[in-house]
Amino acid sequence: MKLSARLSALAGASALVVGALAGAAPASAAPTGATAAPDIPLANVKQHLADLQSIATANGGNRAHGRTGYKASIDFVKAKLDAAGYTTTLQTFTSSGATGYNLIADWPGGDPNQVLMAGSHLDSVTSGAGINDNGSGSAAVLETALAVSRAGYQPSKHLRFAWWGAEELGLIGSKYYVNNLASTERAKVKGYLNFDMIGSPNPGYFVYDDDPTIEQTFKTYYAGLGVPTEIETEGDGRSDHAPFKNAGIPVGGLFSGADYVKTSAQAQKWGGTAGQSFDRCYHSSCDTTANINDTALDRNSDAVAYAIWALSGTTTTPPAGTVFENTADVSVPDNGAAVTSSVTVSGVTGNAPSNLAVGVDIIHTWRGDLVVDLIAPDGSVYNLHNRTGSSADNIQQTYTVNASSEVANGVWKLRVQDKASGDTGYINSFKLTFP
Ligand code: DPN
Ligand code: ZN
Ligand code: CA
Repeated sequence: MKLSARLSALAGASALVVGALAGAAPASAAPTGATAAPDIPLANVKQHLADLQSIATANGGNRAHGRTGYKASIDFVKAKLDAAGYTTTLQTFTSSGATGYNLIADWPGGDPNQVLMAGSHLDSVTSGAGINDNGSGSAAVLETALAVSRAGYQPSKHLRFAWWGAEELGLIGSKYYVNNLASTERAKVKGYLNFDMIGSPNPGYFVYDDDPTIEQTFKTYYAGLGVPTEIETEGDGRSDHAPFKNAGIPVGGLFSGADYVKTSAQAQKWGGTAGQSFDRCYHSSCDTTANINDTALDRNSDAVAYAIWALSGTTTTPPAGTVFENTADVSVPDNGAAVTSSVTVSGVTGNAPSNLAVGVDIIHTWRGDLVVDLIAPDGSVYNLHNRTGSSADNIQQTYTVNASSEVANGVWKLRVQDKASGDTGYINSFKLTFP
């Protein structure tokens, strides 16, 4: 969600804030609960590249489709993801008479109907190890996936990472994946981010101009670094985002340049060498670990994580102390049916807090008659009071409820039932306070 959309969602919430804190306008404050994306350690990304280089070296110098170096690359990435808690799937296909593999890794959790994907092709051409093309994207996506695991990140959206086979033969693996996704599954994919060549030795900083929200997310990241970007024009549709785009899925991505030549204007703003290709080793045997610009790889790896975090709907809590309250009296029938008082929570992305304060004010002449429950928007029941303290009247108390497994937005109810005859009363007020 864009920041402006989040703020307007919070502005919507303010209309529902009544009672004690009415007028303490949440709309004036920025969202406070968004989890910041981690810095992706360059050393870790470079270690993945060194490992991919070793795999190529041990397998005839490449990691190409149909060659042993490709399957070894897949096994290498898969083992790291399995150890980090991912659910991995190896998808096989046939191309040019050889078996190809896509590796799909799902991070457990998030909304299964809102999937954010990031991917990169893992295959090289036969002429070399393919460290910039595309060890770089593969390693950055891998390290971002591992960072998700390290952070115990629980975004609103479901995260899915992919490493594609046989890209160099014409986007074979990614086309196969998209073509074999049931249309219901396709509809759940709300975005696909592609990273193909992001550590070019004479780098440019190119952003795909496809989905505007994704494009803006990357531009915002680079604006924060003070690094200018350009729109990617070297090869629209020349990588694995194309099948997703053709299926109507919003796409975006980053690129540091292949065999186009850096202009002097580009060298002025980005440094490097004018009149030389962004990657002089593109598709050749010198695409080794020496063919990487560390600064570009570092920035782009951080940008991968930034976008994943920004686009996956990090929990946004309202300003501390935001109250959602209902002060309308609801009479509780003597020894009768349960009654409820409701409040609507809105403008909060993600789940409710683990320390939700539930303010209960029930005027009653015998609290021992009463069963009081908090009901979450999905119907989950949290018992607050069950006919204890019979000799006292009234329940005027704040209960702390661990509501972290509940989606925050929606209608929350206080349910009160009087289970014995003689004494009566009413719900005076019910309020939820976000910490
Ligand atoms: N798809 C590329 C390759 O693997 O050769 C390179 C590329 C990516 C070229 C994006 C243009 C744009
Ligand atoms: Zn390539
Ligand atoms: Ca009673």
